[in-house]
Amino acid sequence: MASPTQLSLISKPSPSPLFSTISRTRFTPPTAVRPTSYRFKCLASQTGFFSRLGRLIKEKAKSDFEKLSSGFSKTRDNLAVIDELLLYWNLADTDRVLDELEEALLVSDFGPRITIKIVESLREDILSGKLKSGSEIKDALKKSVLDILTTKGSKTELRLGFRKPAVLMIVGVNGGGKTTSLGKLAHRLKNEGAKILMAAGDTFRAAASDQLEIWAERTGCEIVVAEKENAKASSVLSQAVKRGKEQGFDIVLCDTSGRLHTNFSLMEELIACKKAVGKVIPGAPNVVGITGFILTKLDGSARGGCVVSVVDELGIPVKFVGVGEGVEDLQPFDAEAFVNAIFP
Ligand SMILES: Nc1nc2c(ncn2[C@@H]2O[C@H](COP(=O)(O)OP(=O)(O)OP(=O)(O)O)[C@@H](O)[C@H]2O)c(=O)[nH]1
Ligand SMILES: [Mg+2]
Repeated sequence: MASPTQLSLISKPSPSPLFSTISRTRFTPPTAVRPTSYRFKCLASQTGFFSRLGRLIKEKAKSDFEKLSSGFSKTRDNLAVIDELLLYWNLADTDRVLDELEEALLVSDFGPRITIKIVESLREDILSGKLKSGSEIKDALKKSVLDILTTKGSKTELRLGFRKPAVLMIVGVNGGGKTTSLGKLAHRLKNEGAKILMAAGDTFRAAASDQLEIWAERTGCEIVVAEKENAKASSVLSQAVKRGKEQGFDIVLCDTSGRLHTNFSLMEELIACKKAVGKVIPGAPNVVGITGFILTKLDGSARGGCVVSVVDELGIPVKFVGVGEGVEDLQPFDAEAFVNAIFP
């Protein structure tokens, strides 16, 4: 997800008639915040709504196969050599074929650990006579990739918990695609009937909230932004969550500044944000980035194997993959569809 910041979305939008209709809350400092005696009640029906939402999105993943497939086209091209190798495979050729297969997996960023694991298990099954043809080897290869993804990262559907509003904080390194993914996610969730509030929690960079406002405009979602420069991210987020709670929003999507885990003060800020949100809704946020990953920019990459190494190394599921810059270009991740997309 790390790549140089390229803020094409920051460029000022041309005035849009839609813009004025979007309700935008300017965050005023804490003194002006209306005291609230609102007491949040967790309704059983809310649990149903959120799990239905997660399920719907997951089901869509299967029907969006074309999109996922085109997002992984470069990785598929990289791996196409495997089909050629296996087409003329014979037992005497095993070492050479497995060496080339290993190289193809490494080039596609499966990572050395996974690659060796897959190749050695294929070797064992070939030498023991369990796999007797090229097509059996290919099926075994697909199965081992699928097994890694389903055992270590099975919870690919979005889990929104049972508190309303569900609070999602999108965290990650600079320029990784957080704001864009948030916008795309808002679009998807809104289309499924959820009432979405965006929170411009990136107070570090002046233009960051403008960028999120463009996404709010594009997706027809409401947004809370900081009124003043140098506002604390935690204050903006807690204000947004308060508003989300009071006005019956289903989901608050919180943008955050890009940060490296080595930057102490920015990591502290993240903890402060989490605490501030937790004060408004105990247990919130449901954090994407810890409970799940969004892997972005896979469209331009031939290294889609990183999906497998990330899941294997970290044991955290990939929830979505970013396959372009457009509003529709966030695909729910489905392990089986992914395996079929890269090994057709
Ligand atoms: N091709 C492609 N580009 C993407 C994708 N996701 C984001 N981008 C582009 O990557 C650039 C950076 O995206 P942002 O969403 O601003 O990234 P960010 O993590 O919010 O950046 P900071 O807030 O500066 O840390 C933008 O030009 C996006 O259009 C993707 O899935 N595919
Ligand atoms: Mg951003």
